Amino acid sequence: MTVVLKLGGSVVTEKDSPETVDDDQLADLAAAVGEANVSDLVVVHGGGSFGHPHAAEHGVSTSEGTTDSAAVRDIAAAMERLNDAVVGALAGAGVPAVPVHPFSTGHRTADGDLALPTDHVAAMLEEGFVPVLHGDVLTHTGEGATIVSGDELVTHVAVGLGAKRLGLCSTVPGVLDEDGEVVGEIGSYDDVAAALGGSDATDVTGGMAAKVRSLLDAESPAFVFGPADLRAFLAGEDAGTRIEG
Ligand code: IP8
Repeated sequence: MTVVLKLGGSVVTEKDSPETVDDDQLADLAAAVGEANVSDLVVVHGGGSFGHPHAAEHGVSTSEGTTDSAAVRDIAAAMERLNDAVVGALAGAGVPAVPVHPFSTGHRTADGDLALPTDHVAAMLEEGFVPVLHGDVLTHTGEGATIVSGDELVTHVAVGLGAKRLGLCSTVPGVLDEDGEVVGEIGSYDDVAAALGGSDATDVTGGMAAKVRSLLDAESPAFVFGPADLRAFLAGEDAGTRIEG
């Protein structure tokens, strides 16, 4: 059974210190992955204090592109450094992790769609590897290069591989309602629109609204949970908020 797991950037890095890995937390999460019994696992991680500051410095976002090759190198190199750390921690926990850098693997079309093949990821799984992708800078037809978030990659890879479960390990224990309580289950955006913002407010409500929208597009159940629930998720249990469109 293929499972796609995202480790949030703010979970694996110290968000307020430039290019700083949260070594203890990363080691704990890697240990949980190492102890789990998942036959086909794909890991994706976010940018945290590596990708985001460089992207902001160069004025690059998911919609604002750059044609400055130095900016592209800068963002891509920062994400490779974080990917090295994540792959290294997983390897240290006995996980057969291998790096996959989206910038070198695909691009975004003029329509905004991801043209990022997943057959090589499937081949890696066949050979017993655990591919580790990450949010990245990506060539974008007509725009130079823009950012692809790890969340978008999770859904894209999960759909491409026909994954059975998706998990987003985040700093919060799930999607929170207006009272700060974890929402048990989300079947449509309307279920949480009041807490996360209306349909026109994606940009101002921060990351969770975009995550929920993206996960509702996945073709299999997805879970948003905190680090304490990673073991439960990997054991096949429900964890945090269950999202299924
Ligand atoms: O943290 C962003 O990935 P995210 C990646 O999953 C970069 O949104 C390069 C900022």
